[in-house]
Amino acid sequence: MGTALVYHEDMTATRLLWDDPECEIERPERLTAALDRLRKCGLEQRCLRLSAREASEEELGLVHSPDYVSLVRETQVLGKEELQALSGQFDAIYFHPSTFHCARLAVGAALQLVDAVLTGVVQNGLALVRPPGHHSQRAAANGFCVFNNVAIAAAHAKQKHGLHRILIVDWDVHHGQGIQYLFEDDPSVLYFSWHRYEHGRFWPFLRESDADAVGRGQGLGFTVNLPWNQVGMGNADYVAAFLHLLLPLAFEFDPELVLVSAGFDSAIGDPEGQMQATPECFAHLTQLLQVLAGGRVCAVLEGGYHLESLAESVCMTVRTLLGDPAPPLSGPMVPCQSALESIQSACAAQAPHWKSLQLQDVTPVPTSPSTHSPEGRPPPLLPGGPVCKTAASALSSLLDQPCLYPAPPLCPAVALTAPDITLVLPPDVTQQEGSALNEETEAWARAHESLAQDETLTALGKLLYLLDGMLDGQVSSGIVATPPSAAAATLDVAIQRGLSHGAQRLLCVALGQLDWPPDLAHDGRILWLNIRGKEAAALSMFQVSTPLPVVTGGFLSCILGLVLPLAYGFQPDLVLVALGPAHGLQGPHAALLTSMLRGPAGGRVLALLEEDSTPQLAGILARVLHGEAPPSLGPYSVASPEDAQALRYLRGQLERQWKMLQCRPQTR
Ligand code: X5A
Ligand code: ZN
Repeated sequence: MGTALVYHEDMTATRLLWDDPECEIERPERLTAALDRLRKCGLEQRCLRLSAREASEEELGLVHSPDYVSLVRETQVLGKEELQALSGQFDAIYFHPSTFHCARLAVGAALQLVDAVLTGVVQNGLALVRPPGHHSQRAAANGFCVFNNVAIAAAHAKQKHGLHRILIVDWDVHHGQGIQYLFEDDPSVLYFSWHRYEHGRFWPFLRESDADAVGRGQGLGFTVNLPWNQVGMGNADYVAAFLHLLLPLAFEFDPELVLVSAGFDSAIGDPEGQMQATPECFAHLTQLLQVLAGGRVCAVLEGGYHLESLAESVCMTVRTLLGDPAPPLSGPMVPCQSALESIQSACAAQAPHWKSLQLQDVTPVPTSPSTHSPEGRPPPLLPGGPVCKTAASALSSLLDQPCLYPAPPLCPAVALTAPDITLVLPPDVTQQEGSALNEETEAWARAHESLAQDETLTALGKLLYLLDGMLDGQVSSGIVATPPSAAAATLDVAIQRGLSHGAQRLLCVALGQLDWPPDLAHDGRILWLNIRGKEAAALSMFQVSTPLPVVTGGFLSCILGLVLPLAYGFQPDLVLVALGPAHGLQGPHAALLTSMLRGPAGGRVLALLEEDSTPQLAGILARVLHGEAPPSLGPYSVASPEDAQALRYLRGQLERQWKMLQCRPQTR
């Protein structure tokens, strides 16, 4: 199933007709820049193109008052002076004679996208629209927004498709207060927004944008605000917010659909946001959301005013929706103190409403005054100051990298040793026939007694061949099945071969009875994480073992709270996921783990299975490595006290070295 791209050229018509420094950044080139870049990168051609339709007035009425709709309708016949006078009645708004038409197309595009996804025409998609929507309210235009595209899409998904749980992720740098107001007492819509806040000193200057606004009545806990109190938030801050706050809630909520208020003013270079996250970060955010709701993700453009940064971030989002692996993140993966304070206070505000957050130690920390300068992060700067300059130079070096055209996506390979297993594989996943040369295979086998038999030699030859293909960039990822008796030795060879064939950093996630291979050097090039048994232990920062959680909630907090923070902090160029003897993992759990480990590894994940695993397991892993959504884990169950304790213990042991584990500021 594919990716839809919904657009209509008419949406470039609306523009500012008079002088207004606040509004001039919302201009037609935003759409053309994004679309041009999608074409140049060969991405538009890979999508199902849908031409946007106008929303009906009845559809607008799902969230807006009839009087407000009439007021906007009547702007079509106004002259410039009247338009300007009317615009002045709202905050940060301009009307144009084409506004009504454009704004109805923007809503219509969002609705078409939701319809295409919910009727199974596509898996996911992006609506490229103007004007944006998330500030718009029942009877008011606000912040360049006329009709609330995403809110109407959510109301429509409930009304026309009968959905009961919709997650809205608003990664625009401004608070989508319009969406918050429309659903604040509605438990069927979980609204998450992070936004530049600066203790209330940033537009729209609302008290209700702070972390303690959590919804009302039946909707308590279904509004989640993460206010950023400093500019300069980067990749590590955004990923930490997803791992420690949004995703635990989202898995517990178990949405049927994910809508993204996809504003890219939260990206580097944007004059409004003054943040530092690079375009690749949006590939990671997208990928992290694709494990929810069976992969049904509808992104709708909101803000984004730096044309280059906007265009590149849009490409990253679409590429990821298409299933390509996310490129590695640049920069040190260390969240800043101010980000941790924000995440911590949002967690504390939400903890009464969510079991998944009660595992964390959520004692509130006092918020520091805004003059406080955090460690490792410059204090807030005025526009044009050093933050802007670094942003600009980082951005230009990034844009020097040639855009692959047309980007041929690499596909996984599956190497099976037992040829009688028939697998149902996606069409472009290859079943690998090749094998390494006999001399080479035998040379590796001589190091291990357990590799001497014929069938283990066959498996080893296939493994070596596949691994070379991954490291040389011929295949993205792969699966190898090995005889159970040879699991440990095969893994050992895979590690040695990976390191000698170009991997700088190798993450090994070993499930079941597999031990740290005896001859391995402790040189920081390998991070070993063993999930099995009962014991939690960190022998060093590179050698960690944790119990296999028994229930879904424990498994999720192990992935989100331990495995992924370590993986994102280590930034491996190769991940080995080994399902060893007695691994005890169910298919959906193995699929989720494997799928999420693609993120930190640029997609290079090699899964090692035992030959007697079911063909279903190999099939499901092949599909997630190919970019498909993992199956749902079923209802959320809270982690056992032992699992929660193990996680807290390991976090305590490791969070000083692995900063992505932190979800609260360090006390000094
Ligand atoms: C959609 C969006 C921003 C309005 C800023 C007004 N609106 N200063 O990004
Ligand atoms: Zn914005």
